[in-house]
This record gives sequence, C-alpha cells and structure tokens, in this order.
Amino acid sequence: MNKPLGITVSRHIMDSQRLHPEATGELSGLLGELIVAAKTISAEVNMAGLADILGQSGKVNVQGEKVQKLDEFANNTIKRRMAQCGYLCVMGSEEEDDIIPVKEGYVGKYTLTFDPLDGSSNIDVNVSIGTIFSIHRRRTASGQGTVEDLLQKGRDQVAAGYIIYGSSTMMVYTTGEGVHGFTLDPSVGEFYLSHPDITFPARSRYYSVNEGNSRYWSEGMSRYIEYLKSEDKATHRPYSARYIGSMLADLHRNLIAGGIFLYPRDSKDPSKPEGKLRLLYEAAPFAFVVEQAGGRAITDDGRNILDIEPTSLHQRVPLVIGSRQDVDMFERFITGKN
Ligand code: P6P
Repeated sequence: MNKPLGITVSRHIMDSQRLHPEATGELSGLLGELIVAAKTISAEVNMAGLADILGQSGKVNVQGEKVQKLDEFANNTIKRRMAQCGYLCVMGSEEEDDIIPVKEGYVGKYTLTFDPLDGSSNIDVNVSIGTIFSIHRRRTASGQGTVEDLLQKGRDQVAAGYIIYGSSTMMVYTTGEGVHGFTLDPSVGEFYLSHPDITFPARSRYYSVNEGNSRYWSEGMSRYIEYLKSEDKATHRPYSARYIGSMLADLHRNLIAGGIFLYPRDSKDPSKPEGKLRLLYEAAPFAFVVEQAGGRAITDDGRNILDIEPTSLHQRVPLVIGSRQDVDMFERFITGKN
C-alpha cells in the first residue's frame, strides 16, 4: 500500500498559479527561491547550539537592537539569494537601514520586505523564532526599485507569510486565497502540506501580551485584559495567558488554537511612541495572513492595519491581532461600548 502522496509547497503554489491563466509563473518562482533561503536558515538554526553561530555579532541594527549572529546569517542568506532571483526590483529588511537593490540584469516586477529572524532575542534560549515575508507588485515603471515601491499598504500585498523554526519547521503563507501551512520533512528537504485552509477556531483560548508593561497601558486596554481574566463559562473565560516574546510563535499558536496578541502603544519607551512592532516587517504581513484566516488586525485605536499608508521603512505601529471575536471585543473596550 503506497503512502499517501504528500502535496509539496511547490506543487501547491503551482496549483494556485493554474487558477490564474494570466499568471506568468514569476510569483511562483519568487516563492520557490524564498523557500530555498528558508531551508538554508532552518538548517543553521537547528544546528545553532553546536555551530559557533549563537550569541551576538557585536553589531547594532537600525532598530537599536543587538544583532545576533543568526540574525546576520539569516539576513545575508535572504539578501544574497533574492537579489539575483530575477523576480524582484527592490528589497527591504528589518535589519537594514535603507533599501536593498537587486543585482543588475536581474530586475523583476515584485518587491520583498522581510524580517529575517523575528524573536531573535530568544535564539540562545532555544525558543521558536522565524522569518516573516511580504510581497507587493512594484509601483515604479522599470529599473531598480525605489523606497516608493516598498512603502505600500498591506492591503495591496500579493503574498505574505512566515517560516517558523520550532519543534518542526513550518511555512505558512497566503496569496489571498486562504492560509495554508506546510511542514518540513528534513529527511527529504521538502515542505509538505500539513495545515490546509487554516482558519481561526470558533472559540479562543489564549491571550498574548507582555503584562510587565501593564502600568503603561490605556484604561480601555487594562479593562479589556481584566475582562479576559474574569470568569464567564459562556464565553470560555478566563483565557489562558501565553506570551513567548517571539511574536511569530505567539501568533502561530493563536492562529491554530484561537486567541489574540496585543502589543499596544505604551509610554514605557518614549522613543517608540507607536509601540514596538514594525508595520512593514511584522504587522502588515501578519495582518494579511490573519484576515485571510478569518481574523482581524487593528491598531489600539481601531485603525485597520492593512489600510495604513506607510511613510517610512521602519515605522512602528501598535498591534492588536487575532480571532475576530476577540479583536471585536477589544474594540468595544477602547471605544467605551463596554
Ligand atoms: P517585549 C521580538 O523582538 C519582538 O519584535 C516580537 O517578536 C515580540 O513579540 C516582541 O518583540 C517582544 O517584545 O517588549 O515583550 O520583550
């Protein structure tokens, strides 16, 4: 009896492409190259404890954060491979001050923004981390892309997703036709479809927030978190608190098991009045995935993340993201309806 034929991510991408007769195959090719980069990073992350790749690189990035050696490896792996894939006109990385050009003669019609290794402060303690990506069509007509090509609304993304390097390596992505998850079989080096058509469960179980910042929260935010902690069997409360400090891991768990992640503005760090998370590299790609899975992503004053017009490469936004019913309820608390 033959084992069932696993659907590889490449096959899944091609099947999606076949639904669009006008497709040229460039987006499929772009995603394929990104997957090769992800496999390379995954192999390094899984060996990090053995190779001399743990710890800090001694550098500080544009965010003012200490750059881990694995951050640098992941960033360089994606930059080098994608600069000559032939499908991009420009890139932006959470680790880089400015735009990243592509190799002359290899200019394509898409743009890529990415966080090479989100949650990297957790690398040395073996907590799940991951790569986040976001793809748009270029806006400028031709030649090397510009910052204008990168400063596009999340609503206009062509594809977005993440690769989580955890107990297994998984890739989760959307091209606007649902959210699909693939698990890497390291013995074969292939991602196989393991979570088709991911949607948030009808009921939630978790809330994810750094409660150490609670003294800096707004009154509505504080009341909402207390609401989640109060008892009500009908709405399955109290929720359980789960906060890893790696947004990608928190968001992935909440996507699968049901829940909400919150990183609101807080006055703790005056240098980050809009909160800590980045619009282009975290909030917008995750918002595309979450909306496609039936959830919502808004700021802590109710603006839809996908409709925010970016004004700078490293702008930050407050973020409340997860199951629709949870985000709806949060909105009631911040608008005084609850
Ligand atoms: P804090 C990681 O640096 C990150 O950007 C997210 O992945 C994570 O959720 C958040 O910051 C953690 O921030 O302030 O709670 O340590």
